[in-house]
Amino acid sequence: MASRRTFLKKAGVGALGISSLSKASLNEVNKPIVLSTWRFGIEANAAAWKVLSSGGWALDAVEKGVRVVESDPKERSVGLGGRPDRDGHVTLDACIMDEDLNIGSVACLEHIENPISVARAVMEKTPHVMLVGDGALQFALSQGFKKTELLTPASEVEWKNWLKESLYIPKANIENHDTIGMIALDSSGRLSGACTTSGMAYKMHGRVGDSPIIGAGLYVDGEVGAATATGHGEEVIRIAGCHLVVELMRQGKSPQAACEEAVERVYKKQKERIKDIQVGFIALNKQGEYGAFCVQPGFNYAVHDQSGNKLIDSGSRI
Ligand code: SD4
Repeated sequence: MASRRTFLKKAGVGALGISSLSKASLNEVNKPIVLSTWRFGIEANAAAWKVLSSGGWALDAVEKGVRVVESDPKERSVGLGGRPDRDGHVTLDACIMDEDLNIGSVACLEHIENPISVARAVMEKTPHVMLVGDGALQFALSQGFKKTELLTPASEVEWKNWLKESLYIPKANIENHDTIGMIALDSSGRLSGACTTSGMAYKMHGRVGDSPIIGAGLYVDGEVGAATATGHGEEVIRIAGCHLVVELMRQGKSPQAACEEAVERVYKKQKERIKDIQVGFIALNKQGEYGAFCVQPGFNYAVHDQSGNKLIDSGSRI
């Protein structure tokens, strides 16, 4: 049996003090629990919770959870209704990962409402981990996914307006929501994560962000914890953000401290233009402790555990 000292070290208590713990008590793992980015995480968590609260697998929970947001045409940064690239194509990025380093990912996928489920099919039904563009679409169709028009009238009007000036100026916290990243710990102690997005609005055709890149937009290590990211993908990829957060937790940092250190790396490298950059991380460890941090105010995340489903404002660097 682990000694108290070993347990405290694992839980990150040694480094940061008991007050930094979020929910878990010292004796009990806080599970099941699910976290997701932005305010639409509340609905997504509710769907994931149905799986988690009935003893289901975290992998099923995160897939079901993020599908809710992908399928909602009102959400303009994920799945159906997502903002197009500058040529008017809605191109989607998504990835999924379980507790055992199984991974699946799709990038620049068009015409499919639920890219997360295609990513899961890549993981479970191919010898590969990532499919992109036409190849990803061809695979999705072969698996019975239906071709769908993802550009909704509302997104088309906005895009045509944008074309008048055609200036690519990514904004932080667009409409206060963005990519959905979800990480969960199930009642058997298994971790999983999912991340899905239509990416930066009016990006170049073919641009891929952090969200489908395992280690950047998402990372899960079943022995340690999980992390997912939102915001300007180029900045997250540059620091291999979510892998960094998980490795920091492995070294004993709490989820909160790990997110803060990853944000600090972004901040230090991009001081000159930091006002134009948003990056946010959420993280969860094996004990069910969680944390989040972002570059600038405005990022929030949803947490559902036994005590309910709530939206929390993340702390920020500036
Ligand atoms: C991307 N991280 O494509 C994603 C989308 C996002 O603010 O979160 N945009 O870079």
